[in-house]
Amino acid sequence: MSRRRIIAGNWKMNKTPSEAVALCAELKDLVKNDAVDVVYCVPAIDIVPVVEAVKGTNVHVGAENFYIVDNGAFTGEISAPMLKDAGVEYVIIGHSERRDIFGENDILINQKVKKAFASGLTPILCCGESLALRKADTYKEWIERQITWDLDGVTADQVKKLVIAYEPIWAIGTGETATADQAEEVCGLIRALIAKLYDQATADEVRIQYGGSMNAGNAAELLSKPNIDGGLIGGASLKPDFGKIVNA
Ligand code: 3PY
Repeated sequence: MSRRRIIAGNWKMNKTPSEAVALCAELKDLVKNDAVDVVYCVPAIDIVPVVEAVKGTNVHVGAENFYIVDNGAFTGEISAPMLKDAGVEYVIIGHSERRDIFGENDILINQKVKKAFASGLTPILCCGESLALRKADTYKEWIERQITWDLDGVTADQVKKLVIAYEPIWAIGTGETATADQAEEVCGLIRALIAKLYDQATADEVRIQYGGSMNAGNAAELLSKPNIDGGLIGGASLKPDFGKIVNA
């Protein structure tokens, strides 16, 4: 089974609209690669200018968040139909920063996954353990529980289109990266869980990324692992280095 690689940048809360357009111009030639899906997941205010700036290139646009209701009295939120209409194709769901800082739990994350699919958006569903869970050696059970809850009621056909990002929290924004073997162990475990929850054909199609300080120096080794189909890239997605990761 050959899965198409997907390298997505998670810009987090960085880049004003004009800086975002300048970054798209800077990266345009560096991220050219027809064999890879390249995605920029950008702050809500950057979506419209970034969609415009990447027109005619190989870059797809993603959002970093949305709410599960189409419209109404939800001050400060943005809906899936708004994202779709603006030209967004992917959306990050359940990033550890949303879980930890904004208190999102697996019930909401599960609703978001279902709503994203129902709205024609592809979720990039994040999971990952804290340093305490890694040290206590309970990280495998934790990740299995997150994925099982987050995919409750999601169909096999949807999971075949899903992207899962394994992001150990201890490797996010710390400069620490999981070793390629540590990342492969968990990505393999996630694929085996999908086979158990659904079937082998679904597990063979779901794309699993590693995220957590992936950079130009470690991307090639991480991406050489059989269960790692791409990366969700933080800080390095804001630099020319992103092109090196796309082409690693
Ligand atoms: C990181 O690499 O810092 C990320 O959180 C990617 O999502």
